[in-house]
Amino acid sequence: MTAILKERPAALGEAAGITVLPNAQGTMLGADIVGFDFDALLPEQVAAVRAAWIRHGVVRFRGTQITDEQHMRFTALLGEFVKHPRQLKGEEGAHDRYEEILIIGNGKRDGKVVGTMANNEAQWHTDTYIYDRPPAAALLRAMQLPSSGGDTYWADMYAVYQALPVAVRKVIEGRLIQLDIVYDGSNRVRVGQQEPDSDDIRLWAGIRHPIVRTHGESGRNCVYIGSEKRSNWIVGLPLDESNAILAEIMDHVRNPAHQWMQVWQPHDMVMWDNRCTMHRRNGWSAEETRIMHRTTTRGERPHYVC
Ligand SMILES: O=C(O)CCC(=O)C(=O)O
Ligand SMILES: [Fe+2]
Repeated sequence: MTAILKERPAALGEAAGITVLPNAQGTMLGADIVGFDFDALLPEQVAAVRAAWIRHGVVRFRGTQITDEQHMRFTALLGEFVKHPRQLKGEEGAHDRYEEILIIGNGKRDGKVVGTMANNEAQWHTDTYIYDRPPAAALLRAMQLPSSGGDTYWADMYAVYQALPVAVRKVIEGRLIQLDIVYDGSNRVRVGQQEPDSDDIRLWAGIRHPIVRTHGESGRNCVYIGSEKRSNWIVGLPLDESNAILAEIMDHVRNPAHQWMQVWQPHDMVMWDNRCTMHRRNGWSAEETRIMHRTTTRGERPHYVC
């Protein structure tokens, strides 16, 4: 028996002049925010967006037509910026003016690649788990879109936690997961890392985070596994048991009942909570260009409160 949250989210109504519309896909994840004023950035509106984001895990603003400066100003009201290694000056995801913005996509300027991740499909992950304090908010804005492909999916990691049998929860609660920090999501050796000289993933460079984490704002428990890589290990468990539990968790992540899917429209901006969701995206034709601008804010150090 699973105990998936069945409650259909109610609209928060007209809080502070904005409307929060729950998604039509029937999960807790994903709500549209209508009427948010990116020029005024009124504290009451920002607080209402924040409340919707904590509640729904992912919120979407359609037709934003905002500038990079507005994107950054809004982000700065949500927290301190986190910079992914690939957005630093000279890296492929660097913005030409602002180090606060990561460029994701397969753009080209003067024959040089602009944007990270190219047009590849991305596996399920949460962002930048390689840091002690991974991001809380990620705000991804569509700048240029292909005619098809490049859809993004999020999974609700509270629901995944609820869906796990009690016996599995008992095994993982209070345990750490060692996340591979050698390879990135495209299987390239990360900046500053080296190829491991052993096949035993337990010996690879990794970062340890609690596998069940208590969200710093909602106080609810969710599953935190960084990525779906086979090179992650639940610390202290025999490898086969660790792999079996991670596979079971991934089955729940892949279950559409726990997901929300975004087909991008021009000027969409999606803001997700990287502490309690995972995401993935489809690839698209290399003949077409898709460019997204992303900002992220620092989250708390992952912790577990039993
Ligand atoms: O391109 C996308 O839709 C998502 C890319 C991604 O993983 C991210 O922005 O963190
Ligand atoms: Fe990501």
